[in-house]
Formats: sequence, structure tokens, C-alpha cells
Amino acid sequence: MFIDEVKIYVKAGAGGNGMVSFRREKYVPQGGPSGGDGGRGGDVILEVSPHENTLLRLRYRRHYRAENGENGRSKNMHGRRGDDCVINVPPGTIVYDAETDQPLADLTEIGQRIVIAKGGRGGRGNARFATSTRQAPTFAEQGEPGEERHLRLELKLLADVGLVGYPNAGKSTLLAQVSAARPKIADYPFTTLTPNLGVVNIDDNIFVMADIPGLIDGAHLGHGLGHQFLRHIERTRVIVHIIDAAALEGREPLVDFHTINRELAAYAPELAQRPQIVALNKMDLPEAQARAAALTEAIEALGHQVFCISAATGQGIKQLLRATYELLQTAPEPPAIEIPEVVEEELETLQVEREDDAFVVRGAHVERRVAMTNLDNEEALFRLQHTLRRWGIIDALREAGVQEGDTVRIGDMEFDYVPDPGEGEEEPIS
Ligand SMILES: Nc1nc2c(ncn2[C@@H]2O[C@H](COP(=O)(O)OP(=O)(O)OP(=O)(O)O)[C@@H](O)[C@H]2O)c(=O)[nH]1
Ligand SMILES: [Mg+2]
Repeated sequence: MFIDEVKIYVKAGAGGNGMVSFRREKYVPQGGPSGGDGGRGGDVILEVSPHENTLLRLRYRRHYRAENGENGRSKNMHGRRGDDCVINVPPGTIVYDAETDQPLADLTEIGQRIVIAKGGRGGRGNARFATSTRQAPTFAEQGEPGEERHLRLELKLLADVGLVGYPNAGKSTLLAQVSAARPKIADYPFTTLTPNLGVVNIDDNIFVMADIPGLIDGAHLGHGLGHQFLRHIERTRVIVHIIDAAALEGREPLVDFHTINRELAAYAPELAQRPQIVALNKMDLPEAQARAAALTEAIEALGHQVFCISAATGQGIKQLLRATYELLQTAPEPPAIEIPEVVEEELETLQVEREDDAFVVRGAHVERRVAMTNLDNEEALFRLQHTLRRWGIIDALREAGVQEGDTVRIGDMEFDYVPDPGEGEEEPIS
């Protein structure tokens, strides 16, 4: 089965928690802090594999999680890093954020890999919080949560040449004739249900050719099967348009030719500009030979090179392939997928908003700090409070109108606002 679009959910590993411990040695009654750091969480990674050619495998497994980092241990032992989770994808996979529909990456090269969800940092153990005034910290950091996101993966095949044509024109027959690909061939329309790729070797030059299901009138509106596969010729540099010149079913080859070009343009205007070579097929049949001259003249007049071939016998195919290879040498690269630059997580933006019953503070930085704080430990809370003040969050809350006793929410933490002692003793207004 050929699957070219899937949605998946990925979650990177959380960092391990930092440890709280104190050295206990013989003859040392009060050892110093010795809690080790937690290990980093594993990343979720997408890697382009030569062994995948569809997204099928991802259809059967939708959730991917990397391993959490291990917690830190006593005696300053750090936790082990969590294992990464590597997801193999075929070349030509475009990754989108499923929620915003922003493209995140275009994976084209075998072996190319990207971290799509970053593992959390390990929390620091209490040994790291010792200072001259705080010699025995009783708290450690918790591990940072791993990133999580919903992704949409779309496969747009990477082929140099795309075969288009009306159903039954002989596209698959041609691909089978010129490559090792073995697509299904039969005497009825819509034999090909999914794209096929073949590697073509002509005079020791190599290119990749894609055969897609036949196109019909209204394909860009979803008629027939072709539409959902048109995306697979978007990235080809040359189109080879196959025409059934025998037209034994009473079709009008020139009309079909125009219909298909109209469909290509309606799907994506760039496709109408793509260099196109025309192959008049089934030249082993007298009906085709009878039409050859008139069709050639009409189509050459439109500026295309025309070749008379028989995909079945191989007649004329070498010339077609040579011309195709020639054209590839000068054809422009297909337009690249534009990946917007990643804005560094909006660390600066801090928002305080009143929502129903609470004041909600939002900001990647502060939410992360809260997530890494052990809220059950008084000393850790005290440190957090200090940070909130230093980062201007208390001021921002006051500006938003927070009053004593109001609920404040930051990430998973919720607390009642209590003004700092001393805060009320500002200059009296006179
Ligand atoms: N006589 C003759 N028959 C051909 C030739 N090329 C293809 N055919 C026949 O035409 C029919 C359709 O061929 P396919 O290769 O399946 O056509 P297709 O364009 O891939 O069709 P779809 O996949 O349905 O779009 C089959 O019966 C082929 O044997 C040719 O050069 N000469
Ligand atoms: Mg076919």
C-alpha cells in the first residue's frame, strides 16, 4: 500500500530529576550535598532511510516517545541520558506542524536527520546549589519536560521525470520497459492505483522516473484517482506526456492532451511551465501510425518535442530517453519547499492575562522554570519566588491588577498571591 500522508504525535524524553543527598562518611558528621544531576531526555529524530518508500509504516504506529533521562543519584552520580527515538521516513518527506500547518523540514537526502522534538535537560542535583551562604541545599531541580508536538508528514516523491497521460495510454508499460520497476499493466483504465518509481539508465546516465495513475477531466477537482497523486509530479523537473495514438476506444488524442495539460495547470500553475516532452504511443498498431503525422505536427506547433514510440515493443524509446535526459540537463530545479526560520521559542514574550478566576502567566522560560521546580520543597519554592521577582513577573502581575488572595497560574502551578512583606511600605502618597 502506498501512503503519502500521515499524522503522528511525538514526545521527547523528560530530563531526569536532580538528586538531593548528603555525603555520609565515617568521621564526617555533616557531609556536604552530593546529589547528582538527572540525565538528559532522549530526542525524537526523523531520519531519511533508503529502505522506506512510503509513509505506510507510520500509519500503523502513530505515537512515538523517546526515553526519559534517569534521575541523578547520591555520591554525585549523574543519571544516564535517555535513548533517542528515531523514526525512519522515505526521501521526499515534508514535515508540518499539524496544529499551525507550518512546514518544519523537507527531508530529501538519504541519511539526513533532524531533531523534531528535543529531550528535556536533566535537573541539577543539590550539589549544584551549594553556595557560601547555603551550604546544605535541601532541594534539587526536576528534569525539564521533553518537547511534544503533533506532526503531519507528507510524501512528495523525488523523481526527475514524471509520466502523465490519460488512463490506459501506456505509462506503466513504458516504465516497465525502461526500468526494473514492475508496475501493474492491464487493458483497462485506472490500472495504476499508486505511484511507481523506476531508475532509468540511458547511455550510462541515470535518472528517476515516476509513473502516476492516469489523469482525466476534472482531476484537479478530485475526479478519478490522479488528483491525490499530482503532488508527486510537483517536484519532477521534466514531464513526459504519453498519448495513446491508436485511440481504439474512440477517444480523441489531441483533446485528451489538452485536457491533461489544463488539469496540470489547474492543480499548480508551475506544472504548466514545466518542460514537457510528448510520446505518441502504441506505434506498433496501424491506427496509431495513421495518426502519427497529424498529431506530431499539431503538438510540435505548441513547442513540444514529439516522439513516436511503442512502449510494448521498445520502438523509438532510446530516442525518447535521450531527449529526456538532455532536457533534464537544462531544466530548472523544482521550487523548494519554503521552511520559515524557527523563531527561538519566544523566550522573551511574557504574558499575564486574567482568565475567569485566575491570573495566568505565560512564557516558555518561566513555565519551564516552574516545571523544573519541586513545589513540595520549601527551599525550592523560595528560590522560584526569588526568580519570579527577578524576572519581573511579580511586577507584571501587579500591573495586571492582581490583589492579595487572587489565584495565579503558571504552567501546572497554582498559588494564591501574597504581596511580599515590605511591598506595602512604599512611599505613602501625599
Ligand atoms: N499495442 C500496444 N499496446 C500497448 C502499448 N503500450 C501499452 N499498451 C497496452 O495498453 C494497455 C494499458 O497500458 P498501461 O501501461 O497499463 O497504461 P497506463 O497508462 O499505465 O494506464 P493507467 O495505469 O490505467 O493510467 C495495456 O493493455 C497495455 O498492454 C503499445 O505500445 N502498444
Ligand atoms: Mg498505469
